[in-house]
Amino acid sequence: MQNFQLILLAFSSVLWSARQDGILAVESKSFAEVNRTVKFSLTSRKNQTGHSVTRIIMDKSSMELPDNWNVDIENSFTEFNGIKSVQLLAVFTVPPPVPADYDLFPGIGYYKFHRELAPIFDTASEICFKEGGHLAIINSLAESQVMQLLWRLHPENETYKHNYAFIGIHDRLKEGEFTTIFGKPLISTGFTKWIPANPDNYNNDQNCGSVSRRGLLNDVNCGMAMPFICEYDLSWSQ
Ligand SMILES: [Ca+2]
Ligand SMILES: [Ca+2]
Repeated sequence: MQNFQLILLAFSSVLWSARQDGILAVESKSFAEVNRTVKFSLTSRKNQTGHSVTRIIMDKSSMELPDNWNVDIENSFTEFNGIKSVQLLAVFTVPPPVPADYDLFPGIGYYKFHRELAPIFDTASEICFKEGGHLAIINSLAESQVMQLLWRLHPENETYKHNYAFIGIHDRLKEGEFTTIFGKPLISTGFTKWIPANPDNYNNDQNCGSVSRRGLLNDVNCGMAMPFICEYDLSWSQ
């Protein structure tokens, strides 16, 4: 979900540089997006074997982050006019909180069935992102069964467009090659069961994915108003 994190999750980067002989400068763009700040102290010295050792202390208490935050730090060294510098780039990734109105299916995920029709696929996708989730992606038979269960809770509509709900797959980049909204091939999801004779690209104009009442995939027109199902990844809450 790497690409996805950049789009969906709150993230920020802190960039600072220091000369090897001590703290020189801290340049930070810290959590501007979520209006938080984080404190760092940084010291650098040479050890007995001549290695440069940089010690970074982050004051996490000032961040009020959940336990599932993640930080990746990359470092590089440069030397210019005899002055050695170390550059550190820290990227914090913090999942959005679980949306309050998503239902938990233990071991599978959190979901919300939007019974109101999204006018187009992109609107459905945007609504899920705004909620902190994404259009559902089916990764197993068990998850397909969750889709069926969600449908059973909404039995009142039986017209064609009420028998399919947008989910997060499409073949808009190359006809017939379905990928998830995060750019991964459909095959990598682990679930590729379509309704009979599909995907059929009906009318040469079906490039978005949906799930049927029976939990199977169907390609549908991206511009058709349909219900949709959002998901919040279980892994984000762990
Ligand atoms: Ca198609
Ligand atoms: Ca179809």
